[in-house]
Amino acid sequence: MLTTSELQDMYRLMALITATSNRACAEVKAGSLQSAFYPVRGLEGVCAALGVAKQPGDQLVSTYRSLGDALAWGSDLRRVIAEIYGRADGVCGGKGGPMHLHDTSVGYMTSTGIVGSGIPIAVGLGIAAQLDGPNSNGTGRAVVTTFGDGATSIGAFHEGMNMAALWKLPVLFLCQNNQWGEHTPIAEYAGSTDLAGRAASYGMTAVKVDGFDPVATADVLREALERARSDGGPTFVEAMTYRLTGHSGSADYSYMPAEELAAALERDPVPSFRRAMLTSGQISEADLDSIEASVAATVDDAFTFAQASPEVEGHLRYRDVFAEGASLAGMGVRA
Ligand SMILES: Cc1ncc(C[n+]2csc(CCOP(=O)(O)OP(=O)(O)O)c2C)c(N)n1
Repeated sequence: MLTTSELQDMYRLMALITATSNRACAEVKAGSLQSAFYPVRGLEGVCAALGVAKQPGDQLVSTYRSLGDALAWGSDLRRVIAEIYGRADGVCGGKGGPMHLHDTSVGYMTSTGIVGSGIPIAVGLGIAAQLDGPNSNGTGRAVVTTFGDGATSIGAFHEGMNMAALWKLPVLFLCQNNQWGEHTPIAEYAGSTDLAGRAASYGMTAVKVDGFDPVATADVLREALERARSDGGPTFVEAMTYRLTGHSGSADYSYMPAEELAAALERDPVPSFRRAMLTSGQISEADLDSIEASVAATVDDAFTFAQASPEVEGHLRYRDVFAEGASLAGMGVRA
């Protein structure tokens, strides 16, 4: 059962993700953000659920569509946006960009642009967590890896799932099923669209949940993470959503069936959650309005900060890229 304060935090996070994703797409379209930004519209409820379910010490491996995951995991918005701009104040010093965000200060271990490749990395982190065992409070740490539906047709997914199930690793495999892999709907690239069914066949708990319902998703994620932390093994969660935009920040989406998209927009996570909160009386209209106003100001501030952040200069571009002590001149690089 979520408290009122947790529900408010979830609403704030969802509104922040929507507003930031929309602003980044607008900047890409205007040409002022020259970056491969992947919108996260449709995933807000899943990310907010992750935000309330995680605990300090848990670790995350995400993908190129990572804005919502990064904010759910506690990364600073200003520094995330600076990273998307490739600027010096970014969480990775401007060298990760939008597709390779990470922020180890909060346990956000890495993201990758290669579909499915985060899965074996999370399995490795799961082995490390299992070897480390419980902390002084008697709880282990959980590892979460997020990925799209398309990743479940990649070889690394199957290898990772098998190993995690066999060794009962503390990993939550969170499939953000937005029903599209770039321009191809799931039914046209997968022999079985029952992704939770595929996962169950490896011998792990597999759950399908309505990812447009943040409260139901939070319940499922909390249970999965508790299972992981208490040495109960991995869980696969298939959060059913829909991609409410084109594939990337500037992409056309005319190939998406208009009626299908319109039906999904009826369930757009932020307005739907707002309606649900008002109907149940759990958050007042004044509180929801004040959250939205503060979100708009926070997003403006973060983009202003990022745009004013310096470019990554000269030799700093190579720091953390080559091993310390390697000779840049020897590699033909001018510092
Ligand atoms: C191994 C690999 N193959 C192909 C691509 C090109 N590619 C980039 S995004 C994408 C779609 C992946 O769809 P999904 O996993 O469902 O994630 P979504 O983009 O929908 O979040 C593809 C095929 C890639 N990055 N990596």
